[in-house]
Amino acid sequence: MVQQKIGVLVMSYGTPQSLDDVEAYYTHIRRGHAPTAEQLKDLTDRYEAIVGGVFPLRKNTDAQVAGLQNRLNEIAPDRYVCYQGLKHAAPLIEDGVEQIAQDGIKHAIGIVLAPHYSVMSVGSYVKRAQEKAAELGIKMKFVQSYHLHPKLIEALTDRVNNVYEQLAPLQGDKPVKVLFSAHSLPEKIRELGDPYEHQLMQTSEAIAENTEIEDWQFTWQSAGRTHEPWLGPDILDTMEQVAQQGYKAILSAPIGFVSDHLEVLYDLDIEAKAKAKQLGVSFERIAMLNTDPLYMDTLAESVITVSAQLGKE
Ligand code: FEC
Repeated sequence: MVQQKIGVLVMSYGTPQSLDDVEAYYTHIRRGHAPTAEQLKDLTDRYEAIVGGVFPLRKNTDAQVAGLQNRLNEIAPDRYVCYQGLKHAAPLIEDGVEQIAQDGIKHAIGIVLAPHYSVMSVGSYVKRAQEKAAELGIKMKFVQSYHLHPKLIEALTDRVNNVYEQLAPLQGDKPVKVLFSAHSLPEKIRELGDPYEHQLMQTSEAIAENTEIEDWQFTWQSAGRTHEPWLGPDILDTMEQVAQQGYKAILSAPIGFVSDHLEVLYDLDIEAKAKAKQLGVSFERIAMLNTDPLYMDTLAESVITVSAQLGKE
């Protein structure tokens, strides 16, 4: 009997198509409320600082989806077909599910290109995909998180070790502080018993244990520009404290992200780096995962594990 194909909806944040598209993108993030002229200028300026014709997140998401498809083809030939679904840009999550239906596929797995679960991040991707799948009669299961997958931890451990080995000898007896970071969220997630913070701490602890680095701290970054309180401390404040404590070097490990994109290329490489210069400390960041084979394996194995549940109900 021919096995039925399984759709894999690979979901990611999405980025504008071009600088002209920034306003529409920002309006989507703000749930239909257009940004003020000042907010729009602020975001456009940040994109202009990192974009050399191509928006990096678009290129990286395309490459990650292709990389996952290749890995799945190697492990289970002709079984899985990957589709892209973005949160804030085309093709939207709903477009991806629609495409699965148009191709006559009845069963699908959803996975987000973000390892940690929050009801405000992965949870919101899953909700949208689930609603569309129900409407179109597709049976879908989801990978909720993969923040402790051994291959993800191995890839991040290697990256932290590589930068630490370059940085530490240059510092002599001056200490190096490792700062793990992730996108902040509104503080109200704490009232919801959200697992996001705990999962990020678990990833940080696993890497610290593997690298045997004791001098580390977790901190937040890229908080939204809204009036409600966001989880802190922010990395820029943490850097000030670290410098006051006499550290001469910071190793930045943004473990909540998997690609080169605005929150890394601007918030860390431009903004945090400028802060480090002002504070007189060196600042080096680990390379992002992008299409690291260990990350592609993490995604493929997580998809296959969840797809075993498809026939069970
Ligand atoms: O490179 C790019 O073009 C996109 C980079 C990008 C990534 C990303 C990931 C996450 N976000 C998360 C939460 C929020 C919440 C709000 C929010 C707002 C923005 C804005 C931009 C933006 N985010 Fe984002 N995020 C990226 C970019 N994000 C631009 C709007 C301007 C600004 O505040 O800077 C607030 C929304 C609201 O006002 O309601 C909340 C989380 C992640 C990591 C998980 C994931 O990838 O989904 C959580 C990449």
